[in-house]
Amino acid sequence: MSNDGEVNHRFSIFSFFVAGLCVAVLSAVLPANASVNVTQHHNHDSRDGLYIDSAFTPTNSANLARDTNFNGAITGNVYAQPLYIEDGPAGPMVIAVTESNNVYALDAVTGNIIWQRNVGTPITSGLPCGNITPLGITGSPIVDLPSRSLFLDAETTPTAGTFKHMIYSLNVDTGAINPGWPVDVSAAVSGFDSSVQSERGALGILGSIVYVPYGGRFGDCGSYHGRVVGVQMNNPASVMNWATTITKAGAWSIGGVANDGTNLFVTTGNGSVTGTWGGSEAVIRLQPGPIFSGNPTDYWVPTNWQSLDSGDTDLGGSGPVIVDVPGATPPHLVVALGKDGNAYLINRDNLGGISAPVASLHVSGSSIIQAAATYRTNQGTYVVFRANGSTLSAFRITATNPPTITTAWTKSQSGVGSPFVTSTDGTNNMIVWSVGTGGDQRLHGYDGDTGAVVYSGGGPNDVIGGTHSYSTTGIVARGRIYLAGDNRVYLFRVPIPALQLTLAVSRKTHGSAGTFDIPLPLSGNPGVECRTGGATDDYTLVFTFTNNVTSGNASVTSGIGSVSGTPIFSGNTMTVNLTGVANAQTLTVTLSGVTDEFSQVLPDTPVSVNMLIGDTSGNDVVNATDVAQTKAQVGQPVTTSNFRTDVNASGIINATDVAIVKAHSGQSISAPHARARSSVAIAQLGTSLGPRPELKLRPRLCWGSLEASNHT
Ligand SMILES: [Ca+2]
Ligand SMILES: [Ca+2]
Repeated sequence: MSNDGEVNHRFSIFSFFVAGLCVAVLSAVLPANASVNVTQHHNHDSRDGLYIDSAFTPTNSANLARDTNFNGAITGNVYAQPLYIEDGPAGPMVIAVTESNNVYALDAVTGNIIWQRNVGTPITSGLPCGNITPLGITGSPIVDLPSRSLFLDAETTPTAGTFKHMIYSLNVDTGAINPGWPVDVSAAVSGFDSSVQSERGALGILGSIVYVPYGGRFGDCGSYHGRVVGVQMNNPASVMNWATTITKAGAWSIGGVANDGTNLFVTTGNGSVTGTWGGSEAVIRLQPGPIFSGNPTDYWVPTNWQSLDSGDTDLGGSGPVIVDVPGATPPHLVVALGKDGNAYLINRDNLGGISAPVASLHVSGSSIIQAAATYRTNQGTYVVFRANGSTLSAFRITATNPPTITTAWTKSQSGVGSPFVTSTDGTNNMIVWSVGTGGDQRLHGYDGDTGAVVYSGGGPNDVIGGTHSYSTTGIVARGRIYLAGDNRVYLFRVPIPALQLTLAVSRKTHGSAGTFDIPLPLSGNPGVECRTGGATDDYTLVFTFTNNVTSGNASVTSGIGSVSGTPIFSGNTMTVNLTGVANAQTLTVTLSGVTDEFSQVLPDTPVSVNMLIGDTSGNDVVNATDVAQTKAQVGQPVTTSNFRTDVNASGIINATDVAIVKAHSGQSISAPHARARSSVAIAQLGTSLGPRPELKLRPRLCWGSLEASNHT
């Protein structure tokens, strides 16, 4: 376990059925209003690296561009994957950590710093070996959303020559250190030597415990072990440790600790060579704790493990990837990728001990070190991996008995980071992304089935700085890709339509006749709501936008009435319920902070409605014409062309409606609330019963076909 330079790699498991979390993620498209969060490395416990985002169509993806307005400036070199947390106190946040031991929450839209915290002096000298300087936070952190906690491991040097691994829990919303933290690992774990243990792999969470994987440093110095340390998230004094029985055999892959919802999985690298297997070159399954049973069902080791050990040919340069392949026997797999260039399929229901794998194939002429990704299309189940610094490669796992590995596509690229994948729905428009780390420093996108180029790196503004070979990988949220390089977080966006309000209506259900909407023009004279509001004068306004909307507020800013309850968001609509709405007035409701699925915010937008019960013609006056219109529809079915005459929204047009109109006859919209009206017209409003020629020029949106022939 050791090489940091370029020879290790990791395997991913994709779980559809065994792991409940994965089932949910892969089988359903997220509702538009669901929160999007990237809480951990490669997005899921399975480490699949899959992001479902409807904005990433092939056309949109081809037009990806860096958002140069995004600030993103941070201090320190970055090896860890950023995270994305949506419901922060100031909106969506990107979390980034650096080797300078700086932790940041950035505004996900502007890239400005929301909070930052330094968690100790990074190490710059004195270690027996290693290749990262300064050395601080390397492994990808993880967020526990229920407790709003961010967990990370920081290497610190409180005094010269003293080295520590400190596991922190921070309030993800504020950056405050949670009570009882950090955990000083060398104090909590017997035999743990912080000078020779590295923490390069991503943290994991299963149940109530956060898990931190450890290996050695570049150069394999000292008596480190492959370890997983588990800390109770709500009781940091409770620490458990699993370690390989032999020294070395580090758990160092950047994907770190995967889980299938029940158990943890890690891979290990080369151990100190002995005649008895002691944890090296293995896929290890751990029970929560972590606890290792020692049973062959809970580990898999290639039969040539001693040769791999002596050659520093780690199995564990790539972490385990949890993959389920429906129709295959066995269907529940762990995929491992070795520095020997082999891909291995392991039966997750019985790992098998030191034995032949379910299947294997030599898939790279180079040492594989990275974090793979996995996805399923209508063409099959894929694993895509960084084969080396200039090759991205994908293979398929066949749905057969037993499953086999077949090569799918291979692309040459100038620099290759660990891949990640987008899909518009979990199955279609699968696009594999990889950064040209150490090469062209550009983001590249490929068709998941064919490898055809979807995005070839963009223009002059689209270069990424400070990448780190296999460590650099991106995340996806809300039509955006975030990448973290040294001293900067980068944002790329697909073309996103601006958030605009396109339609406002006043909606009522007319008994069994159905729901009918009165349009409320967004400019010019307000639409007229002519229907009654029931015992408490209730109305409902529905607003439609260009994009799906997720949050926002509404309030009455003019007129008498109030918003009841909180707005309801569904797809691209926002529904606002009103109560206590007075008649014969202009009511203005102002929308504020309405936010779409891409985190775009609508400027404050007022929408007005003229409330005038009985004004079936919609000309701001109730008079004989309205009475006549209503009488003419008595007994007729309620339709889109006459629903205004069902003024009590009963679903029936009858004498009751006529009586209501008559009772309101003579009322009009009063002057102070009427908009865009001449003084002459205002003077006429209170008493006008006859034709008002100047009003004929105004568009009448409510009455439909009757309007033209029966205008007041
Ligand atoms: Ca009228
Ligand atoms: Ca009626």
